[in-house]
Amino acid sequence: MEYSENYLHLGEEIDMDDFVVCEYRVTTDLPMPEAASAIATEQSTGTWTKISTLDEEAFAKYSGRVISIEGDRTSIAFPNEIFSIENGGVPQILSVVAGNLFGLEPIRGVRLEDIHFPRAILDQFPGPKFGIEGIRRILDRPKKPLVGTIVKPKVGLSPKETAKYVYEAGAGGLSNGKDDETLVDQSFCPIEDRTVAVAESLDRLAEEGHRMIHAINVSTSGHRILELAEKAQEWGATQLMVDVLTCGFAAVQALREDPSIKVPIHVHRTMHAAITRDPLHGIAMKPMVKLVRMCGGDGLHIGTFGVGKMKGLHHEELGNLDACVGEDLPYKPMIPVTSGGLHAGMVEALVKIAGLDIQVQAGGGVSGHPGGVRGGAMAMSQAVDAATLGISLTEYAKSHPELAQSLDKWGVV
Ligand code: CAP
Ligand code: MG
Repeated sequence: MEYSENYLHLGEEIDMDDFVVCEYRVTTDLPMPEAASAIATEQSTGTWTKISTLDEEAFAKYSGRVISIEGDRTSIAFPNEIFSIENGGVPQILSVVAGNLFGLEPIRGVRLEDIHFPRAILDQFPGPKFGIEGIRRILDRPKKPLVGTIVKPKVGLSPKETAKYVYEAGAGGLSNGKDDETLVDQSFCPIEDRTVAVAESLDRLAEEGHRMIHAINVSTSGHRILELAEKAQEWGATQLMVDVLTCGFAAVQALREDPSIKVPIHVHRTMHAAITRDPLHGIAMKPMVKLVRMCGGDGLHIGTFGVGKMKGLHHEELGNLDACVGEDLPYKPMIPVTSGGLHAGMVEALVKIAGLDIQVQAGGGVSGHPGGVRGGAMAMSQAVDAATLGISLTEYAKSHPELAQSLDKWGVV
């Protein structure tokens, strides 16, 4: 029987409980209704030509619906039934909402800017095990920003040197340390020796009354990551780090759902700019923040609000922040990690923008300090204290020489 395959449902009310609704920005020479329909078609029940195997009932049940078009923006609603969560998960979700559509010939650019999931799908994901409060509890840290470092150089330090760096950072007051994203298990710094040595530093700090955790990077091939994470934990890891885009969202979820993993998961986003940077094509960070939180990351890099070294879109980074902590997702809040070219002189500006529930993290801004790692750590901690107390950095620096040295070297932003 002939029926009309119309993917346009402009102005129609839909029940948000029954659909995953995606917001796209589209650049095309086609009229927008045609371009949006092409996306809905490709990503649900259609293809480039009409097919004999699609019947009216399947079309009505499973087709994507273009529910709004405003300028170059369109919202497309995909029925819950076309998602396969238990077997499929985020890889399957992405193949629908962020799949072939990026290559459609008549569409010059398309960017997935946001996703809204219905409760029925959200409830099938675990969310963070620890989140902000859980990490604060481990650190016994009141409501002020977590303050961390990335051991620098990225590569080249031995386990002993790494452990010394971590000790000095903790002695200077930092709450969080982490491996850099390119370090995993190279011969100059084997992961077992590094993890054991860092754990000794953390134990020593604890004996001296300071709690700190350090994320060991277990980013590796899919078939090895759980084993490596479990081993790292046995060797004394207090936190694990995973690169979500190179390892996959499923890697975050696998770590979260492994009952033997009992430490928080720090999620790095190396490679994200290949996907997020172009405002007209790719995937904005916000949908990926939501997916990481759904999968169970406890903390995630979200940018520096235009303050640090990495290119970012200020208004989008505020949206990322909201996706980390907002109550529209039924999970614990995930700690937003702000990192990339940061130093003490930026902390006040960051706290003004993002508040106290953030992790401020500096690599070069700690180890490039004239007073070495300890001096740099003290300067960062002092800056966090000043910002928490609402005292200006320049004022606080008058009685805090390490902060003053940092401001002399790098200024105040
Ligand atoms: C920062 C960093 C982080 C980036 C990631 C680096 O070092 O360790 O990986 O911040 O960026 O390797 O650049 P510095 P983002 O503090 O020395 O700059 O958080 O935007 O993903
Ligand atoms: Mg790094």
